[in-house]
Amino acid sequence: MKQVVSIQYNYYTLSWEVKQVVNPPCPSNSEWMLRGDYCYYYSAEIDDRRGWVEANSYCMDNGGFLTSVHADGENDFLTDITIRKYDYHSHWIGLRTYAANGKYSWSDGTPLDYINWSSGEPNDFNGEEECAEFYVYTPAVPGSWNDLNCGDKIPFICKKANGNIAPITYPPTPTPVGNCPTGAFKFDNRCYQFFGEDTADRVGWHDARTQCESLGMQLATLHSQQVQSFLTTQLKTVTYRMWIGLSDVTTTGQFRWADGTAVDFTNWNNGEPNEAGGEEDCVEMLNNKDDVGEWNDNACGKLNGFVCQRNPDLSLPDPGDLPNSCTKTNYVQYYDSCFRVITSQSSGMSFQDAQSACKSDGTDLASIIDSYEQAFVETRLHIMGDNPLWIGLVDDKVAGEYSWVDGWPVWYTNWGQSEPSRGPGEGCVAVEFDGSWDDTDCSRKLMPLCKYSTGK
Ligand SMILES: [Ca+2]
Ligand SMILES: [Ca+2]
Ligand SMILES: [Ca+2]
Ligand SMILES: [Ca+2]
Repeated sequence: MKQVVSIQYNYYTLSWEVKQVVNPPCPSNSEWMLRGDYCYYYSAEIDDRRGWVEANSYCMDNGGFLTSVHADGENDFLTDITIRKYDYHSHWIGLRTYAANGKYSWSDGTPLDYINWSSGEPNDFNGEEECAEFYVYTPAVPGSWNDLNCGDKIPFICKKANGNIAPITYPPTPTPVGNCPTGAFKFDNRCYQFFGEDTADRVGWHDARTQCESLGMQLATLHSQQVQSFLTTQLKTVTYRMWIGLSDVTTTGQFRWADGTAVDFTNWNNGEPNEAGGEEDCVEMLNNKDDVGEWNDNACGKLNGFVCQRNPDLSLPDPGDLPNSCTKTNYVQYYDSCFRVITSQSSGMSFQDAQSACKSDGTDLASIIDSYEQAFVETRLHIMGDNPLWIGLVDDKVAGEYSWVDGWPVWYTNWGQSEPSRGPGEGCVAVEFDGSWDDTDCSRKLMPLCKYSTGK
């Protein structure tokens, strides 16, 4: 029989002891500690560090929330555990504010009837701190609280009513519906808008953030390759660099999103971030031919364009269909090119059949002529469920030399790592799920990506 061991706290002698407990008082998990009517849980100090939102979700999955604190006794209890058991003295608690409005509330909905901020806190440092941590650093008073960027991954403390096992769930948040303001682009139900067309409108990073906020927006946060690809396609409309909402102003080398979301995706240019000159704390998207959309840390005072984001708004007018000068049915336009993924055979088709399918549209398997078009192909790939697609690159004419079936010169490539691998039968090229190119067996069954040019 499995031995149940739990750690019990003795409130009167302030001592720890490990006991064998037949019926642990916090029955869903022996790692929960009982005090009064509540059970408390500390995440693994090294192995389970999360952002505030993810930490609170973990607590909810286990029947509670990040801990609220309502009296000195409860705060002392947590302080004592933290000091005795943890080298890393920083843990999320359930207190946070939203959109820096300064109004703090507990995630478990209990009243804010007790606070224990550290001296000088909450200071909303660099305008990016909205979540509270339990803090046992010197010279701060042990057990005092500090506001911190919600995206920081640190250990955390959960609290739940004793005996509560059932996960706590909220109804799913509805997908925001509505439209984007004039001048903004919509992607995955978010609006993105570029600023800085006029050189006079280009500003430093902090001013860019303020300007986004004054328009009810935020500096953009990029959390997926899909959003990155989309913004990269739009960079073709401009010639300048764009500030995004990432900086390491607060701690050198630790990049954080200004809105406190987790840093779960990055797109650094080669060798970046490099803190050139020891003073590069703000992140821009580059916009040169070979590094479109890639990120660089630069001096925050540099004058750049910037990209803001917001949720769509129902009250905004429907922009109608995007302009599309592709005359062939089902083709979508990107500048001088029209693209279509043929989905008639869901299991896909061989390279030869794919090219024939495009031909029957009067088109060819797609060429990809620059990194903007590559980014556009990645957005189509995403819409198609990230399934690999045939493009029109083959080495069937001169062995070892690739050519586009539509006759474009091959002046841009996006091979995946160790590609082209030139294995047996690998004479045809697919765009894989992540957008990288792979020479692969021509008999493989994929959907065709067709293209024709309207430009000439
Ligand atoms: Ca702070
Ligand atoms: Ca830096
Ligand atoms: Ca740099
Ligand atoms: Ca290959």
